[in-house]
Amino acid sequence: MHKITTAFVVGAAGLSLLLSACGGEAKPTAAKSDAPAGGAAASVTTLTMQDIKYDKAALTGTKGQALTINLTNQGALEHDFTIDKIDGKATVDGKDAKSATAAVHAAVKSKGTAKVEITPNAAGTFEFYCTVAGHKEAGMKGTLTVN
Ligand SMILES: [Cu+2]
Repeated sequence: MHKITTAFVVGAAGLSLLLSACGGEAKPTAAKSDAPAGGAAASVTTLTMQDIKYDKAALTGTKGQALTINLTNQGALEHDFTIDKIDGKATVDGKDAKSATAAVHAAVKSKGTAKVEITPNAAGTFEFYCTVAGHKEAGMKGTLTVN
């Protein structure tokens, strides 16, 4: 009799722990770099596109090092990742990333993905944004900082 009561209490405590763990994960996370601490190798990060924003406002790269940005579009609309001017090598899914007006342009359909790789030649800050009408104005933009 006593043993059954104890098992019930432990079970209830375990359940509440599970619930609080889920609640914690649902909280929005602050924008931060995914770059490994002290890592000298090429860095890889993710950027998620939503209607109508990116999940991060800041990305960080290093001069002369390849930065891979794995884009995922979770939105219902098409979005893109565009940098007007950046000196260096850039590809989207392995192809030249240049468009007629931008140094880097990666359009991603709803529920699609794209892999952007940028190797900047110089340090600086570069704005990235979505060129779809109204999206940048709505806040779909951020800053790539190259150190
Ligand atoms: Cu957009």
